[in-house]
Amino acid sequence: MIRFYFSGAPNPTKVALFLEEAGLPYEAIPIDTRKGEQHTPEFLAINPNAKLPVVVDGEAIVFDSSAILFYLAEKTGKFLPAKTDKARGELFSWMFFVSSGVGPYFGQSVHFRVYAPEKIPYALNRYAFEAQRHAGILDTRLADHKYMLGDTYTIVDMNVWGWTRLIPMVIGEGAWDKFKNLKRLVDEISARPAAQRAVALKDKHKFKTEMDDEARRAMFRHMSEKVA
Ligand SMILES: N[C@@H](CCC(=O)N[C@@H](CS)C(=O)NCC(=O)O)C(=O)O
Repeated sequence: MIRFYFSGAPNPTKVALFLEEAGLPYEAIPIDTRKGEQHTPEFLAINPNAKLPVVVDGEAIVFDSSAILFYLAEKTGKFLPAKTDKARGELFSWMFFVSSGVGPYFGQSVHFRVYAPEKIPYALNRYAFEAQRHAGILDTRLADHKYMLGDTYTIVDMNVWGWTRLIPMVIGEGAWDKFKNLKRLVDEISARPAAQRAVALKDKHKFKTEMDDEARRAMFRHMSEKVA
C-alpha cells in the first residue's frame, strides 16, 4: 500500500486530493513539522529536502508535490489530459508554472505576512505582488477554460487548488474579488467529497498548532544561522 507522509499544509493536501479522487488505498503518516519531525534521519532518507509531502510506493520514493501528482497520474492513468502533443505541452507548462511560481511565491508571501519577526515593506510588497501576478495569470486562463487544460479535470487543477484555496491568507482579505474565475474553480474543487476528505485528513491527527521557539527552530532554520 502507498505510504503518504503528510502534514495539513497546502502541498501535502493537493496529494491527499489526488489519492482521494483516485480511490487509491494509502496509509497516511503524519509528520509534525512544528516538532521538527522532518529532520529525523529516517525522514531525511526519504526526502533529503526535509519537507512534505512524500509518497513511498514499493521501491519508489517520490517527493515534491508536483512530482508526486505526475507519478500517481501516470501510475493510475487518471486525471491526465489527452495524449496529444498540444495537451502534453500544456500539462507540463502549467504543472511547472505552479511548482516553480505559485508555490514559492505564495509560500514566501505567507512567510513575510504572517511569520517574519519584522514586517519588511519591500518583502511584503514583492511577494504579495508576485503571488497576485501568478493568481492573475491563472484567473485569465480560467476566463475561457472550464479547467486549466480545457474541459477535463486534471492534476493541474489539483495542483492549482493546493495553494490558491488559501488566497485570503496569502494576499489578504478581499483578494478573491480580483480572481473570480479562479475562485469558481477553487470553489468547485473544494465542494468535491474527495477535497473535503483531503482537507479533513489533518484533523485525524493532533498536529502541533503553536508557532513557538521549537517550531521556529524546526521550520525557519535561517533564524538561528546567519549566512549573509
Ligand atoms: N516544492 C515542495 C515544497 C514542499 C514544502 O514546502 N512543504 C512544506 C509544507 S507545504 C513543508 O513541509 N514545510 C516544512 C518545513 O519547511 O520545515 C513541494 O511542492 O512539495
